[in-house]
Amino acid sequence: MREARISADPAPVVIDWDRTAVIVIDMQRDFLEPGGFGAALGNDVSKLGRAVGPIAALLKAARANGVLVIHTREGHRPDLADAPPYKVERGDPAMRIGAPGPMGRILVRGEPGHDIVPALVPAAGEPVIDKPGKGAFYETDLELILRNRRVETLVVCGVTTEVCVHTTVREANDRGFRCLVPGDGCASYFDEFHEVGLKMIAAQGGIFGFVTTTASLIETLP
Ligand code: C5J
Repeated sequence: MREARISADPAPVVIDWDRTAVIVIDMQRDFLEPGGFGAALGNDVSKLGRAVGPIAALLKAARANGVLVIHTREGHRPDLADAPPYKVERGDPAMRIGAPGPMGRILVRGEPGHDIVPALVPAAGEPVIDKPGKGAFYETDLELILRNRRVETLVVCGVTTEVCVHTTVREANDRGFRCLVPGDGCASYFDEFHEVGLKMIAAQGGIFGFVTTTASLIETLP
């Protein structure tokens, strides 16, 4: 038992680091680098880079303290059998999921764009969850892994704040996990969505969880 009191909005929260996992959502080249899925949708991908440094610092502290770290990647099978047609059919056909791009086929598993960015590559033994949807629990074995490790608290960071981070936090909250979201460890292509996304988590007494900072988490990890 390694209890820590974390400063957070709407209230400080006491967690047990031995029952906590850090989940890094979709820090993939496809979302953060030019030529990937995010760029294909017309986004300014440079906005997501701001989360890399804070996440790297959090992972360093978590790994040094033996805290479970889990990574997720959004993407599809090469035959796109797991990609809903309505998801694939969105946008310019030349830049859709499965189309060839400078980092390989867009949002397809095994392609360079599907990889996690070099600064945040998973360490040996850290689970990597490949997910077909926005939420990390949907059609994955994430919940099984967490229950087997008796995890009760999730620190959820990554991209994008209002899409895959939010969806995962909502899924986790409904499954009974306490969620902490370090705002500086998340990023969005839209500044206002990032801000409002964090507010939505902490509103109404913490309806989905607690919003904190990577520094507030790290200071409790020796
Ligand atoms: C999106 C994600 N935005 N990882 N995916 O499509 O947030």
